[in-house]
Amino acid sequence: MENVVRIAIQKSGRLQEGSLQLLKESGLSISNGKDQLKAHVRNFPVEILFLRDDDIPQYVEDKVADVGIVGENVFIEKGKKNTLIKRLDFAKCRLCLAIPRSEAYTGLQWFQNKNIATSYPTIVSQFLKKNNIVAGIHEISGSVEIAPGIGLADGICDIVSTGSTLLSNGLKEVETVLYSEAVMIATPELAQEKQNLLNKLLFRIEAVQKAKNNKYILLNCPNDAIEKITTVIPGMNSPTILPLKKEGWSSLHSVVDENDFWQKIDQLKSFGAQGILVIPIEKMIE
Ligand code: PRT
Ligand code: ZN
Repeated sequence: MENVVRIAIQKSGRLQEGSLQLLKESGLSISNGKDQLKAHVRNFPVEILFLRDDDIPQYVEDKVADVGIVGENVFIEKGKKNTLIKRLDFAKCRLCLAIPRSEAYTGLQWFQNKNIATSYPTIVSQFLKKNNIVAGIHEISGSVEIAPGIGLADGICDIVSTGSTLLSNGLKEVETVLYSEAVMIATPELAQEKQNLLNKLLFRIEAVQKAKNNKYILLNCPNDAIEKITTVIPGMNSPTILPLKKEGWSSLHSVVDENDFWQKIDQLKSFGAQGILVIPIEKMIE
């Protein structure tokens, strides 16, 4: 087989934009072709296949595609012989059990001998079994949230993101069955040459992910604050210090984690930092 990695992504839907964006940020120049089944990449030996998300695990297992990007919920539900090789940090959601708002929820026992509508019968039955609950599972492929209202089921198990779909259908979330995000999956045995190409791509994806979680920070500070400031923002190795024209002052450059950013800014200010600039990073390689 020729030396190209075939990546299956969703043809249209909630995963498509994030998947394409990730590949583009990793430097792949993707010829348009959203409407086609395949897109070519000019500057990397990769071919992109556009498929329905539900079909991707099967195509990957059958080696029609080498890797795929799907929701973790679909990866687990389909139970194919694929491996999860990378969490991708987008399309975050949770698979939840929900019941009519008017019901008093008494804990998982509530579901004993009830009927649950869901598009995820495998995950739900495993969850119920683990918790010693016996319930009927009614598989439906869409609009699961209307099932209790039309008398098709007592409760549902569906993907929740903001919760507004549940709310507008008179339901309340009572249990989280699974947290999910977009993941990259692969066939377990890739030919060595393909694996090498995939490793190069994964390296790029990691650089993009790290960059997203970090910011470049520049500030001015009195020289006697440099030590204290360095303990707060040590950077990738050690900060860069450049003398300012103003006697006794320096410009300090470093990186800061997006998550504890605001807390650190307060500390830096209290140490005498001024003129703080925070700039996005495009790629980050340690
Ligand atoms: O056509 P195709 O089969 O490819 O797409 P699809 O319709 O099966 O999937 P799609 O595009 O809806 O979702 C793809 C993946 O996105 C899912 O498998 C999840 O991993 C992830 N994801 C993230 C979501 C949501 N957020 C989400 N909110 N998938 C579905 N929803 C739906 C949910 O089913 C419910 O109807 O949105 C509604 C709930 O949203 P809130 O914000 O009202 O809570
Ligand atoms: Zn689908």
